[in-house]
Parts: sequence; C-alpha cells; structure tokens
Amino acid sequence: MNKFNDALLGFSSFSTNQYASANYTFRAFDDGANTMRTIVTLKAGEGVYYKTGTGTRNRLGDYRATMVDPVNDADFWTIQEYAATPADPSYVNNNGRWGVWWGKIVASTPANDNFANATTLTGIEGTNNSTLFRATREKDESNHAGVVGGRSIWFNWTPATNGWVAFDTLQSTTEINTMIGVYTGSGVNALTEIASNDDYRFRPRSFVYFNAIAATTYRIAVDAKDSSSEVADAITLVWHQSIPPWFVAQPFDVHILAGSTLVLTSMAVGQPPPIYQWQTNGVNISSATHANYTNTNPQSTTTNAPTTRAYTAIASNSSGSRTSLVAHVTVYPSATATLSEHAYLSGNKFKLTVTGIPGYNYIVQATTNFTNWVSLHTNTSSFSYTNDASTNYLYRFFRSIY
Ligand SMILES: [Ca+2]
Ligand SMILES: [Ca+2]
Repeated sequence: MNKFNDALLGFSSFSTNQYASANYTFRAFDDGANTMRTIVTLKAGEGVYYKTGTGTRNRLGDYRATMVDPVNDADFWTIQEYAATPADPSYVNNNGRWGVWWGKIVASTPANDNFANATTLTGIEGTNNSTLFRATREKDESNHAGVVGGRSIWFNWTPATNGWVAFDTLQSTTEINTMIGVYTGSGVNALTEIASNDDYRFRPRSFVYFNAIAATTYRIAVDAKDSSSEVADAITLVWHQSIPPWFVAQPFDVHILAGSTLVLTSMAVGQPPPIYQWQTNGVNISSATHANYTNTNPQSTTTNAPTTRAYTAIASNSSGSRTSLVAHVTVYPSATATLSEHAYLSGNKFKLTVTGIPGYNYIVQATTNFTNWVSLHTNTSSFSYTNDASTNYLYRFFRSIY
C-alpha cells in the first residue's frame, strides 16, 4: 500500500486456457469496499511449464515482489514470474523455462501537486478545472488560510498590468471545503502570503482578492480540508482581474460658434468597463457621464470675444481612474470674419486675408453696387485670397461671409 492507501497485489496465475502468467490487480483508496479492479496481465505465459527439479512438485513463483516506489510513496513496482518458451516444446520434465517481468503502476496524482510543478494561468480572467485527487502536502509546506489541509495543488499567475484580482473556488460543482492561499516567493518553504481565505460568507468554498502588481508571479495554492464528509476532488478555480482605465481615444481642441452643437469624444478601455465624468475647468459637468459629451448650446461669456474653456474626461473603474488629455473649446459669439492684409500685388492683383472661426468655411464675395454680390472663392478659415481680375472694374468691394 502507498501513502494514499491504494493497494497493489501482484501474482502469477494459470488456468486451463492460460499459461502461467504475470499479473496484478489494483485498488484505489476510494474504490468500493471489498473490491479490486480488473486483473491486468503484465506478461502472458508463453508455453508449458514443466520443471519439477529434484522432487515431484512443479514449482513456479519463487521470484516475485511488489513494492511502493520509495521516491514518491505513490507508484508501485511489481515483478512476477511467468512461463517462458520451453527449451524443448515437447512435454519433457525440466524443459520448462521461467522468466520474470516487471511493471510500474503509476498512481495518478495531480500534475500540479507540488509547488515546483505549478500550473501556469494566463490572462486577466479565466477558469481552471482541476482535481485534488491524491494531491499531497509537501515537506515544509505551511497551512493555507491557517487551516490544516493536506491536498494542495499549485498555480502560477503573472499579471501584465496592475489591478485588483479575485480568485475563487465558488463555482466548484462538488461539495468541497477549500482553502486558497496566495503568495509570492520562489520556494514552498520561502513564501510571503498576499491573501488567503478558508470560507467565504459562511460557505465552505473560498474567495480571495488582492491588488496585483504587473510582472509579479503569484503562487496560488488550493487546498481542501480532508475531513471524511468532504472528500470530493474536483475544483473550479476562477480568476478575474480589473484593469485601470486607459484612453484609446482622446478629445481634441474645438473652435465653435455659440449656439452650435458641441460634441467631444473619448473612449477608455478597462476591466470592468469604465464610467465617465466630464469636467470643464476642473468642475464636474452635470449629467456628462458618457464617453462622448454633447452641449447643444455652448456660449461665450462675452459678446465681443471668444471664450476658451478646458474640458477633460475622467474614466474610472474599481481599479483606478485616469484623466484624458485636455481639449480646449473656444466658443465664438459671432462667426463674423475679419479681413486684413489687403494689398495690391504686381500684375494688378488684389490680395486679402480672411480670418474667422478656425475650421469654418468662408466665402469671399465681391460687388460693385452693394446689391449684386458675386461669390469668388470658398475656403477654410483662415486663408488668403488673391483676385486676378481686379483691373476689370473701376472699383470693387469685397466681403467674406460664413
Ligand atoms: Ca501539494
Ligand atoms: Ca473552506
């Protein structure tokens, strides 16, 4: 028997349709009482065995052994005799031949039973289904959550970003009384506890959360109380990390005419998805709690000069908050353009510069009678315009309209 109380029985057997063979049968610790599993033939006998030696008895089976592997006290080795091919196929005494055949019977244990063989978890969230079946306590392993267990399995998780993360066994489908311990450190005997939990809200399963630091490897142990009423093995480990917001779209500067609809856009990603609060000059704007901010009637504070205000979006979630770049919004009380730098150029050309609301389109028009205006040119403020036909008229007046 091994440390789990599994049992292995090795033996030779023969019958009317079977030459003397090497066999074993196994019983797992949790198999039903008074049962052994189906007999396995390690090595089938090859022929008649007839070898009485000096007496009259036909002997077989002096050389056999079944042992637990001393390295892990879990696997079994068995060596058994079988009837090998006789030296002479005729039924002649002492022509029988025996051989021995060895086999290793592995007691399945969780691959991540030991700290050094921890299963690596990746990503900001996920689900891992594992078993504590035949999991063990290692030498120098401490209790997890201060509770005596003895069936621990191990996981490694290295976050890419800072942020709160939760690990739990709440979704385990079996009635299993778990503990979770989260640590940093390089060996099972050299760990610093970060978080641990036995029972979560009076339930036997466990829930921990901690503020994870990017690029730090966390060692997560899941263990179970080994009481007789809680011998289930399957556990479901779920983890979920929240990521602080990060702006992937920033608001930008806007020049706008008073009364026009102002739309500022932003987008932040995070986990959980962020909520937004827009501010102007550092003060929260009422009801401005979406990624985009809309004002259908922006105004200048004066009637004769534009007003510039600073807008920012603040994105927040449970892991932190972040402020967008500053967008300067300049509201113009009027779209009236200013004409400047008018001058005659060589070749009888007339040039002027139009300055209105930046980004708005303005039309340069001309007239000789102030009744009939002719549109000459359209461009985006501000711009310079040169009129090539100025000498065709005795006089001509120019204006620019929005
Ligand atoms: Ca273990
Ligand atoms: Ca528990």
